[in-house]
Amino acid sequence: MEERTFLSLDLSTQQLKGVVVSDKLEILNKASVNFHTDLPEFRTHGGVIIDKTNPHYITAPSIMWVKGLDMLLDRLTMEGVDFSKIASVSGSAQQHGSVYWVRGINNTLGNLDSKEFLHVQLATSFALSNSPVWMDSTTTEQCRELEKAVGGPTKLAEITGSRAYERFTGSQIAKIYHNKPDTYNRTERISLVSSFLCSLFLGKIAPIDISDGSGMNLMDIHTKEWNQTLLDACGPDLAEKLGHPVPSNTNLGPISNYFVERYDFKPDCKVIACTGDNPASLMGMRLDKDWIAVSLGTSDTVFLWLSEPTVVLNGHVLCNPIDKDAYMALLCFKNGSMTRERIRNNCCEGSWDTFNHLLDSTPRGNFGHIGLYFDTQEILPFLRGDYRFNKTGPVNKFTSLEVEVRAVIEGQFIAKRAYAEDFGFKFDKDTKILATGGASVNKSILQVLSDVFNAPVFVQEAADSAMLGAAYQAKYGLVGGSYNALLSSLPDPELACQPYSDAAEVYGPMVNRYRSIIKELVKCCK
Ligand code: ADP
Ligand code: XUL
Repeated sequence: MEERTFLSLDLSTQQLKGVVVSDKLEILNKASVNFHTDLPEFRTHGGVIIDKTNPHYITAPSIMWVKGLDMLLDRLTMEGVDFSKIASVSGSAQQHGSVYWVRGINNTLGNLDSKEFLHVQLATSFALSNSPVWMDSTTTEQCRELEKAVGGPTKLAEITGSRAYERFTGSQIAKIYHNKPDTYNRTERISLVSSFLCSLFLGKIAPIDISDGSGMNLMDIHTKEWNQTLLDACGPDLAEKLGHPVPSNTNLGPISNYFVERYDFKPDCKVIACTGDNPASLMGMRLDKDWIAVSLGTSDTVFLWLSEPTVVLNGHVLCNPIDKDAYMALLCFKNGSMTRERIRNNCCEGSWDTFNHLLDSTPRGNFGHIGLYFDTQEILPFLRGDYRFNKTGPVNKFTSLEVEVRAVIEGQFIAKRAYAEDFGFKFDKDTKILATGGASVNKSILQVLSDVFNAPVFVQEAADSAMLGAAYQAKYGLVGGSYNALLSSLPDPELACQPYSDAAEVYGPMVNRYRSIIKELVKCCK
């Protein structure tokens, strides 16, 4: 039998990446399109547009993502991909963002001309040209309304897995309905970024999967159905606009004819539901109970497998993309790589080598300095701006570049540990950390992670866990069976760093100090 392959795409904040894997799930081809540098005509910074008058208002042009897909498929072609061998396609995408399709969209998607680019044909298909993305935080008012509709934040967290968050899709949709009722009325369907990507491949609007769907503050994570009270609190006829949610590994049927004719996909190549990047990362990382995953990308996230849902006010419980009866815990920190890059640019002229040299040359604990850096409105804690402290209290500036470099990394990881403990994560001698995302290639950064958590850090051969997770989903959605058995031939994660023996002594007290600092700052900023 001819060897079959699988394609997956990851539509993240800064780029669109694609990978083709073999039947044994080995990487065969890869390509990527960077929105900022490859598509400069959309004038994004890091893939997003920050409004000039309101820095909390953050969007991305929906058509830029479509043009990115045209470009990526051409790049994969140049990489020598034989699309006729691909048995199924799936994908992952930044969570929470929403895409507003005009009426008649299924007709357009189902009748695309294979001689033309997608972006030319879909140029007028969006009722709202710029999609609100996960970095946006303009919907505080709508969040309070959503919580009120069901009896408060704890009740909302009980139903949907999270209290109301600005970036979650429900409050974003409510804002569009209230501020732009014409746009809302012109919208036939609303997709998440993941189901938008899936719709392009499917040639009709694809359903939202339950894992990404649980990042909307609209779905009951117990029944996996929309909660009507919450839908009504956001806008009229929302159930029809969203469609019915489906399990993440659902086989949605054959690929659209457009791809068969233009790229030579087989007509029976299947499209498997796409999901959010954090659920997809969980699939790519094969976690079991002693493991905590830390993803260091545009956003930093911490997540793990949960058998039962818990109710938390800081953090999220999402439906599990592998086992529809299980859950996953997620903590998201908005100021990840972009903030590390800012400090690298200010202190090290843009060089990671210099950054690492300075990081390695400072002691664990940074002589009692603590730095907190929030370029955009942070989620955990809800703060914006830079805050620096020496042993005795707040300071405007640190005395050296190396202190600043260590402060940004220690501050970010101490926050992760503090919020993970609040979520109920139990750290003990068996705890292991699996690191992924762009910054997980950096050993000096991983050493600080290992010390702050006092646990060994492991990495996988390929750091793109979301994209790989979606590639595994492409096969899993097609063949079914046991997920672990499907992945059994893949190599185990490699040990990257071990904590130093004084790590617990240094960072235990620092985590406590961090908690007191945050308590004061949040009080002052209210
Ligand atoms: P996304 O979340 O958008 O998918 P990635 O996980 O691909 O992003 O991570 C991209 C980020 O990785 C870049 O913004 C960059 O700062 C970071 N990165 C890449 N190489 C390094 C490195 N050597 N050290 C630290 N960070 C790095
Ligand atoms: C998760 C979150 C981010 C995005 C980034 O809640 O907002 O991790 O998924 O891609």
